[in-house]
Parts: sequence; structure tokens; C-alpha cells
Amino acid sequence: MRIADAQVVVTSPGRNFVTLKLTTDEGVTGLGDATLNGRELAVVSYLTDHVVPLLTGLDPHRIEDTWQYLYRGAYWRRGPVTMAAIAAIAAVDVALWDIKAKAAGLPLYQLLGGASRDRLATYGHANGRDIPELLDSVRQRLDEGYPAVRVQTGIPGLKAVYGVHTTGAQGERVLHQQTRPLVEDWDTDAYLRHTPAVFEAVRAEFGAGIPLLHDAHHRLTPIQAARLGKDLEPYRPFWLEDCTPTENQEALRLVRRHTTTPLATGEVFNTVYDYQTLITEQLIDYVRSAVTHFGGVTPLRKLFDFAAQYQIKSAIHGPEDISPVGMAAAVHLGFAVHNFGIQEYSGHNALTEEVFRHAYAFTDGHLHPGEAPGIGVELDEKLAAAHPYEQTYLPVNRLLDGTVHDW
Ligand code: GCO
Ligand code: MG
Repeated sequence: MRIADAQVVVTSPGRNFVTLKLTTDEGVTGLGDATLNGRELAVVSYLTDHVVPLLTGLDPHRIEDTWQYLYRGAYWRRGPVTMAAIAAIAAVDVALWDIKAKAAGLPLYQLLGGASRDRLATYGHANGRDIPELLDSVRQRLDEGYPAVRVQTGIPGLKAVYGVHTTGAQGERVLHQQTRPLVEDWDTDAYLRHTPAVFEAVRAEFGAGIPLLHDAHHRLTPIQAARLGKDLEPYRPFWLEDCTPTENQEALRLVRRHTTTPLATGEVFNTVYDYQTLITEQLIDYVRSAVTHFGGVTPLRKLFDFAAQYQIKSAIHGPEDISPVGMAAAVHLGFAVHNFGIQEYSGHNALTEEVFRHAYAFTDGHLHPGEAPGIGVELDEKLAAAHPYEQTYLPVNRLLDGTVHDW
């Protein structure tokens, strides 16, 4: 079997998604997600200009070899090019796994060692502009069956904060035609004072049993993160995510010295090297990389195996900007690895679910990959074409004095 055709499909059924479709000379197709939120077209260019021309004629069964060919063969790695390339390589990798599993007539998880569990526990997003609104949102997630909930609120005195939007199904931002990023504001001191009160209110309302998560979205210094971890300890959070800007792995040494609050990080990482200190020194408890942004199933599987030696678990990034193709790959991988921790899951809007029909199912707060061969996703290309790319950006963040801050 040989790869006969490679197509890059860009569609925006509510937000932008980039999908690679490979077709073999035997008519087997494979899909891969290459979506990089707010920088989609850089990946499209990397794929169409530099990857697609190399793919035709290759043996689709040679997944490891093709991955190394695209990663090592590019010479430039882990840097400015990788930002686009790693999503492009991920798309090729997942499309090849999809083809291999379809050719075998098996769901992908069977090729990854088979099921290690019956279903995947997820967490959903609860958010509110203030605490009462957050409590309503937590109740809604629990009514939907989510076994765990991430809690984010607005902060008194600030107009717009990460994780608190009112437009989408789980409060996600629905972005339309922006030529410039929105500007949000930030005050770390107000946040550090407010967040323990948020946890106290949620525990008072819903009791001690529900796993509660929180995402600090890279905004704190190590000592601020240490303070927050300590202040949250009485409420026993499931984790504190991305407490400091993640490029600096050493920062978590300081946080770890001060708190037993579990730590999760890695959604912006691209390679195992980004995790080296964090894993070998056991500075985190969960690795957050997505299949799409870590170069595919092949390297993410290796990362999970590496993390497992240090009792660190998986927690694959699963916001709405991971397409159903990327989500399907995550669900198959999570189903197969031993050290699965939890899966973030926000679902997608109805139109996206029509563009990408998928075999994975979300029932009672848990995901199952389904038994369709491959990753189990079908792309409706006509419907995708009816919803073309829209320019959008993630917001930027400024302190109250105007200084640019981490978003
Ligand atoms: C999460 C993430 C997302 C990111 C988004 C960026 O934990 O789900 O932090 O909300 O901000 O994926 O594109
Ligand atoms: Mg996050």
C-alpha cells in the first residue's frame, strides 16, 4: 500500500479546525488534526508547502519511520519551526495510525495494546462571572454526569478573565472574525485573594467528594504559585494546572517544596525534552499534552511510558480547539495506556459534530472510543467547505498598568 493523495482541509464550524486527509492507492483514508488555535494558517502552510509533497508514494504502515523522517529530517526542531511542524507531523502520524488500524479492521486502541479500562473519566469546565454563577455552572456539569469539574471565576475588579465566557456550551469563547486579539486584564493579588474563597464556596455547596480542578493559565511566579497551592490545600484540589509559565521547568521545584496540591502542566509543550526535569524530579503529577500539539500518538505514547516510571499520569488536553479528530486519537490512547489519569472534555458544538462524525461516545461523564476501525472519525468535506476559515486570535492579557502578562 502507498499514500496516493494528501489533502489539507480548513473549516470553521464555529471555530477553526485544520485536518489532514491521507488516501492510499487502495482507497483507505486516514485523518489527522493539525489545529493550532490562533495560528492555524502557519500549520496549513507547513503541511502544504513542506510535508504533503513528501508524502505521496510512502508506505503508510511505516509510522515510526515517517515520524522520524519528518521530525529529524527537517533538521530545525523544538523552535520556531516546530511550533507549526509538530502539529503537522501529528496530523500525519494520526492519519497513518488511522490507516493502519482501518487496514487491520480494528479500532486504534487495539493496536496500542488493547483496552486497559472500560471507560475514561473526564472533567468538564464550570465557570461564572461570580461565585453564585459558578455554583450554578458546577451543578449543571454534575447534572450532565461529569465525575470531576474544573472551576474558574471572574475576579472582583477585573473585566475579563481566562476561562470565564458566557457564549458557548461550557462557557467557551466563540470567536468570530477578529483582526486583533481581545485584551483581557489581570491582577495577581486580587486573584490570589479570591481563589481560595471560590474553592471554599464550592466545597460548602457540593461537599468534599467531587474532584475539583483549577487552571492558573501560566500567570503566577513560583512563590505566588506556592502560596496558592498551600491556600487551596484545605479544599483538596484534584490539581492546580499551569501555575507558572511552563518554559521554566525549574520553577516547579520551588512550588513543590511548599505544597502537596497536585500539579499538572504541559498543554503548550511539543517534545519530551520540555518535560525532562519535571518528570525525572517528580515535580508534576499529570502530563497535559495533546496528541495534536505533541506530534501525534507515536511520541505521546512514549511520553506516557516515560511518565509512568515516575507514577505520573496522563491528562490529555481536550478543550474545544482540539478537533474531534484530535479528541478521537486522545480517547483511543487514553483507553490503552496503563497510567491514564483523567481526560478533559468540553464537547463540540452541533455543527462541528456534523462536520466530524465520530464513533467515540460521551456517556455519564465518561468517554468510550467505540469499535469503528481506525480512530473512528468521518469528515463531511462538503459541509466543511461550506464553513471556511475565519481569522481569529486568542486574547492577550495586560496587568492593570498596561504591562503585557502571560495569557
Ligand atoms: C485548557 C486550556 C485551554 C487553552 C486553549 C488555548 O486547560 O483547556 O488552558 O483553555 O487556553 O486550548 O487554545
Ligand atoms: Mg489549561
